[in-house]
Amino acid sequence: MITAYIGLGSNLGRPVDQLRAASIQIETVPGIERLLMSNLYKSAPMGSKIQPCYINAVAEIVTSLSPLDLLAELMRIETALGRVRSSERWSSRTIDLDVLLYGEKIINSKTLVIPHPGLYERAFVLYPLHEIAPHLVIPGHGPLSQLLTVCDKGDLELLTDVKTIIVA
Ligand code: ROI
Repeated sequence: MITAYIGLGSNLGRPVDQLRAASIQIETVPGIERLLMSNLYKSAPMGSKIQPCYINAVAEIVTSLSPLDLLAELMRIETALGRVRSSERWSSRTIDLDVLLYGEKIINSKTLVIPHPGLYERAFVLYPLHEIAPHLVIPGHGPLSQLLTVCDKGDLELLTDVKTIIVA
């Protein structure tokens, strides 16, 4: 069994509901044992100023799935929740599910790069990740707590009025 981390994001429709729905779907995948969700965070869109704000979270899972099988399951859930893939790189999305980390593994294939290439500089990933895994060491990049000290928090806002979704 491997501990892996998934990034969740949404900025279309009802983002909070979509993140909730995604966490429930992830938890019911055969081969995914346990799911721990961070709080939800709101931030301005990175990469494009004219989109709605994003809601983001990170989930810790324990899984027997291979990295590629996990990716396939996440893509299936994205489609089930109504995501339509745009050819535009920075487009809005109803739901975005990324494999951030898969144990200690470093993967650089055409279909999957782990650790996720955007992870190091994105406050909307690092802060929720730190909340649920404060002592994590990112393979190839050192302690997460160290990365946080050089990451610009920007306008990232912890949504304290939204109930934490922790599914044990
Ligand atoms: N910006 C924020 N704040 N959160 C995201 O999840 C997010 N996802 C994206 C891009 C368009 C890079 N910007 C984002 O894919």
